[in-house]
Amino acid sequence: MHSRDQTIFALSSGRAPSAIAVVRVSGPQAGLVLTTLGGKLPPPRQASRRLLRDAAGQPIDDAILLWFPGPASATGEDVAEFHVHGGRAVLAALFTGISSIPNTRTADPGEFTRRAFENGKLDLTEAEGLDDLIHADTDRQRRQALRQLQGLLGNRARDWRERIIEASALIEAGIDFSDEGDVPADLLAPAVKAITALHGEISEVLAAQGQAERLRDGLVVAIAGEPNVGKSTLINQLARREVAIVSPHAGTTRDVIEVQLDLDGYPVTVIDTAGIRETDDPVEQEGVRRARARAEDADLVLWLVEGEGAVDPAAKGSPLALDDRRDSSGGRVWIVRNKIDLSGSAGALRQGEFEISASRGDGIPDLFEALVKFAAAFFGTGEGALVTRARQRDLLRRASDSLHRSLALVEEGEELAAEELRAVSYALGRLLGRIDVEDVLGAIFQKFCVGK
Ligand SMILES: Nc1nc2c(ncn2[C@@H]2O[C@H](COP(=O)(O)OP(=O)(O)OP(=O)(O)O)[C@@H](O)[C@H]2O)c(=O)[nH]1
Ligand SMILES: [Mg+2]
Repeated sequence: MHSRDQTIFALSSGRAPSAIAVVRVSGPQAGLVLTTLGGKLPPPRQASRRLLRDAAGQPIDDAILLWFPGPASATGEDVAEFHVHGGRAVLAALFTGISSIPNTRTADPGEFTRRAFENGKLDLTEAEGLDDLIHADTDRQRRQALRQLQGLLGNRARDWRERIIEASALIEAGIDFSDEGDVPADLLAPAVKAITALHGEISEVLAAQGQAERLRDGLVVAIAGEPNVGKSTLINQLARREVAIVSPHAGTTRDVIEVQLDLDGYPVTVIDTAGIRETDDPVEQEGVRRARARAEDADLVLWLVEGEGAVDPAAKGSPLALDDRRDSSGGRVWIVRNKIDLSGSAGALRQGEFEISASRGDGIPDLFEALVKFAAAFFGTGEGALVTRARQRDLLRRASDSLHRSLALVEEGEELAAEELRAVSYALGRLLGRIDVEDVLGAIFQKFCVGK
C-alpha cells in the first residue's frame, strides 16, 4: 500500500500532561476514525462535543471533535481533530482506539505538512516558513517566518519561472528561424530584455537578504578574558538570573555556559567561558581550550579586563588572534572594563570599549544598547529579506548565474542560451519543491516536528 493511502495521526499539541491536547488525523480513514470513536460525523468545520468510546464501549473522554473533509483541509485530505484532556492515559486510550482502525498509523515528523505540500496546499518555501514559525523564539524571527509562510519568496519564484518560460519561448522560436539565416532581432531583443530584468531582480533579492538566514539561528556573543575578571557575573547580569557560578576563586568556570536572549527581537546566544590562562589542571586546560574555540567562532567577543587592565587580548599571550578579526569600526571584539566600582572610571573610552561594574550593574544598560545596535547591523534590516535558508540562496545563485551566462550566449548560439534558461527554470522549480527527488524532500521534512 502506498503510504499516502494510510491514515496518519499524531499529538499536534505540546507534551502531555496538558490541559487540552489536540490529536490530528489525516487520510482516507479520518471520517471512520471519528465515527468509530465519537458516533456520527460532526458537521464540517464546526466544533462538536462528543463522548469518545473505545471498542468495548467504555468511555475514553469528553471531547471536542472537528471534521475537515478534503480537499478543503490543511493537508488536502480528510482531516479529523480531537481536542481531549491532555492526560497521558487519555492520550494512550485515544491512540489505542485510533490504531485499532485498519490502515492507520502514527505520523512521521513533518508528515502532515508533507502531505499538504504534495497536495499543492503550500510550496516548499512556505513549508520551510511554517517550520520556522513553529520554532520562532523572538518577534523578528516570527515575522520573518510568517512572510515565508505567506509565500512571498514562493510567489516571486513562480513569477520568475513564468517569465523565464516566456523568454525561452522567444529564443526557441528564434532557433526555428535560424535555419533560414540569422535570428530575427525583433525576437531576441525582447528575450534579452526579459532576461536582463530577471537577472536584476534575482540579484537584488540575493543582495537584500543580509544575514536573514542567521536570524533563524541567532548571533553568538562570547564573554572571554582572564580568570576572575567577572565574566560569569556579567552573563548573570545579561541573563537577569543566576546561570553561572560566581566566586572569588580564579578558575571557577570550566564548561561553556550558554543563555538565549531576546534582544529587541533579535535572538542572541551569550556564552560564558573559562578564564583563559596557562594551567596544569587538565580539567581547566580543557575549559580553556573550549573557551578559545568558542570565542574564535563567536560573532562578537566581549573581552573582559579588570579596570584599566591591558586591553590587547593578543598581547596577553592569548592565541585568540582576535586582532585579525577586528574591523575598522571597532567590530568584533569589544573591550569591556569591569569592576569600575573599585578602579573608578578611566575616562575617555574608545569605540568598542565599555566600562561596567558587573556586580553593581553600572554601564550594563549602555552595553545592552550597543549589543542591540550590533545585532541590528548584523542581521540587516531583515524586513525585506526573502531568502532565509542556505538551500534557497544556493538555488537562487544558480538561477542568477545561469541567467548571466544565457545573456552572454544569446548572441552566439541560441541553443546554448536556451539550455541555460532551462537550468534557471529547473533551479526555480527546485526552490518551490516542484522538481526535487524523494530523498531531498525526505531530508527536509524529517527535520520538522511530529504532529505537523
Ligand atoms: N567589586 C566588584 N567585584 C566584581 C565585579 N564583577 C565580579 N566581581 C567579583 O569578582 C570575582 C570573580 O567573578 P566571576 O564572575 O566569578 O569571574 P569569572 O571571570 O567568571 O572567573 P572565572 O570563571 O574563574 O574565570 C567574584 O568574587 C565577583 O563577585 C564588579 O563589577 N565589581
Ligand atoms: Mg566564571
